[in-house]
Amino acid sequence: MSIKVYINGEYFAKEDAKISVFDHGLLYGDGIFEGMRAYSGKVFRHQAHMDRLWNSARAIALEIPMTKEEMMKAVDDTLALNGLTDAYIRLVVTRGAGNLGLNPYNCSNPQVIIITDKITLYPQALYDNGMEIVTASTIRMPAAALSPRIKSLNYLNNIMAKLEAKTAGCEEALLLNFKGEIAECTGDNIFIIKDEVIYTPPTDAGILEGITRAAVIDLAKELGYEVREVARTRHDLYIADECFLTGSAAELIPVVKIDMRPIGDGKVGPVTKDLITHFRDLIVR
Ligand code: PXG
Repeated sequence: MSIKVYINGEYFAKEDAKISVFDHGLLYGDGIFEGMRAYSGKVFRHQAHMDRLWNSARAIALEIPMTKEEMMKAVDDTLALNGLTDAYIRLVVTRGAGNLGLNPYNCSNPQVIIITDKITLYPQALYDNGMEIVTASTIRMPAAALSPRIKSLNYLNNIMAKLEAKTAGCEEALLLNFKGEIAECTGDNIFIIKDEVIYTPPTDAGILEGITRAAVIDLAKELGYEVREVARTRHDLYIADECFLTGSAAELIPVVKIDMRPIGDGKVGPVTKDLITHFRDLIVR
């Protein structure tokens, strides 16, 4: 049976789930999205994703034509209709169809799209042995140009870096901000461990405020680790003991090499292992 996709309160078979070519989501990347996960039938940090989506909408002056509660119910209904309990969920809200000009005020009817599907994680070997990343020459979009806090349909900045990752034979690339500080990866936040202290770039380094990042910060603090949200540079990464990435899709994944250099001893470290174990308890599959 084909997956059913929600568009504005109606369900369409995957093949028939379509929106207008005049939608400014397509013409200008004018829209926002969320990537969420469901575990055992429950959406992980559902409310936090709604809050971030609504903040993204507010930031681009887009009115989502429903309440957060209605959206959460629509997500739950779409999962149920597709018989999915462990799933990946993509929420998209576009500006809607307009004419061939930038003016968002000429657009009507924002499209609310909910796509649910089975999850495809990175290969298990990367979780067991860690992944290798490279620093991209593409810098993270400065907040004064377009805030990375907005999860917008404009992902070309990230895609330019992803191209660099793939060209280098890696799955992820690290983006620095215009000050040369570590920002984040193309679809994941980054954590660095040195002398048992856990570091992660602060919001004002120009990052998406990841929901997994927030969950891992809370978890690490509960476990008694010291967590510092402070600016880091590549120097800190080169001399780090451990490194890992967080994201809704990747969950928590170790990084053992950056720019062809081993991080610490080049193996998945004890703090990362500890956090991965406890993160599993948190999500309860
Ligand atoms: N930084 C960026 C730039 C992201 O896009 C994260 C960090 C991690 O945030 P969360 O809230 O997921 O912990 C993201 C998340 C996809 C996809 O299919 C992308 C993300 C998440 C899930 C799926 O491209 N990006």
